[in-house]
Amino acid sequence: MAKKRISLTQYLIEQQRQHGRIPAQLRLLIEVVARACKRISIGVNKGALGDVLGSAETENVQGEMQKKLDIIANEVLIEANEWGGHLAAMASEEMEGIYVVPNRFPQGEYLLLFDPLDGSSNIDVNVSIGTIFSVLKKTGNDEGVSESDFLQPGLQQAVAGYCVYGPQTMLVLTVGNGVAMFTLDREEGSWVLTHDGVQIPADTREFAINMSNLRHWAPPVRRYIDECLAGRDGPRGKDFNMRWIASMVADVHRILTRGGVFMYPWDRREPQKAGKLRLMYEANPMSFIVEQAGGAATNGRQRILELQPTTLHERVSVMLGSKNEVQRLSAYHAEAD
Ligand code: P6P
Repeated sequence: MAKKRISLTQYLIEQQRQHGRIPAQLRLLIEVVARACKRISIGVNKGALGDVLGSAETENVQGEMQKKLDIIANEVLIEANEWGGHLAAMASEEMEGIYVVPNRFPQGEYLLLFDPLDGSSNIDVNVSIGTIFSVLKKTGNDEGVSESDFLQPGLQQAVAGYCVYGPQTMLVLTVGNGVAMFTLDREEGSWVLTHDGVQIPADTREFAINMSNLRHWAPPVRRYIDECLAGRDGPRGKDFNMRWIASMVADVHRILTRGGVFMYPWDRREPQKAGKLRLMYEANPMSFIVEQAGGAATNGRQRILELQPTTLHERVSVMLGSKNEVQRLSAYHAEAD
């Protein structure tokens, strides 16, 4: 008897029936974003055949050189979502300010934030990349929408998810009731539920960090990594493995699948910056997903989801994954303080 296939729509409707978590407008939002990710995956998979590789010869708000696919993915998400009546505005790593839904369309109560194509330095070398998205609800019922409506702690997220464009194209989603994974069936063009109730093991032997920054780290991070490298003869009493894909979506997906700890901590290269990764549309959605899968996420001193944002594109130090390892990192930071 073939295993019953559950589609994304069926999953969302069942979530609404069982938990009342997904009103119609939110279900529409999720399905529209999922459809946009399918379109992005087609562009990503075309590669050189689609004239989508290489630099766009423009810079984004972060001063980073944009890839053609960064801009294409951003436009796909904007066009897919602006007309539906479910959103008040959107924010993206690729845009300086917020994008308010044009007056010609009805305005909704949700706010959508995204990194349209994270890990874009990997596009040209055919390594997995992804789209990260986060959904907030407009607070207060004052007319209009502004950047300040977006500046809510990650705990306020209604939905968080990502799409990883890898050997499989997979959509990973939480609406606050655990983590589900959907695999794209390219023949049908549909998202099929392939994993539900995802759980990250509390312990791990695998860490993910860019080791070339070793000399720039703060002492607690250096202590943690040195102990991992000391292996079974050191204080941890076990050997560790290392992975670094330099694509947060791919590294986090591995951790959701088999455990591990992902770290992009503050370092001395640019001490005025809290970290490299962005709070609103990278760290917050990934932290929500990781916590919903039984993991933990900290900036070393605070739970990431509790941080009060002050600007749309602010950066943050990120350590997330297997709960016991993240707790150890928090303890080392507390001792150092
Ligand atoms: P580095 C990709 O550019 C990204 O924002 C994350 O996806 C990734 O984890 C990190 O930066 C990689 O940074 O300094 O190792 O290239």
